[in-house]
Amino acid sequence: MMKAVFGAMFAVMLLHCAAGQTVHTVGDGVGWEIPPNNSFSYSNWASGKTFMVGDILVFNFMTNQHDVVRVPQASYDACTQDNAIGSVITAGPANITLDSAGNHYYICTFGRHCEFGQKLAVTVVSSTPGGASPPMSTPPATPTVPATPSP
Ligand SMILES: *[C@@H]1O[C@H](CO)[C@@H](O)[C@H](O)[C@H]1NC(C)=O
Ligand SMILES: *[C@@H]1O[C@H](CO)[C@@H](O)[C@H](O)[C@H]1NC(C)=O
Ligand SMILES: [Cu+2]
Repeated sequence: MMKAVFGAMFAVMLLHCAAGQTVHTVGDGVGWEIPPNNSFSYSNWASGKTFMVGDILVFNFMTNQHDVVRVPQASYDACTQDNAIGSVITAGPANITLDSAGNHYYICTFGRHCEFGQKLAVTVVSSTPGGASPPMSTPPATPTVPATPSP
């Protein structure tokens, strides 16, 4: 019985690893907006979840009502887009791939949305916890040669 359970769990873990990435819908059903009440917060949403390098954050919002930009911690704390990391994504829904380990901070730049709680902090862990994780290497750029069979 236990053996079967562990076998199943192992299979699921293998599948999970093979799939490589988890899609996290930010705020779940609420999406990416000003928190509707005091019981909801993006820190609550993020707590207990594991974010790994390669996972995807889906920010569900209507274009022209919200946007999303990654910022450093100081800007997250102050709700400014100073020193933004990358450009503001104005079109929703937006998918952001977590490309590095560490703390990632996102805010909405509309009005006072961030001050009202539309801000997200996630801690991203390397996909090989514990082990010495080499930075994800990109394969060397190979010239695109048409695949013609050699004579
Ligand atoms: C707060 O908003 C969330 C998301 O819309 C909802 O699920 C929850 O029931 C609300 N809680 C209260 C106390 O209104
Ligand atoms: C964003 O991710 C979701 C979930 O994987 C997918 O359904 C959707 O097509 C993606 N959108 C874009 C623009 O890549
Ligand atoms: Cu907003």
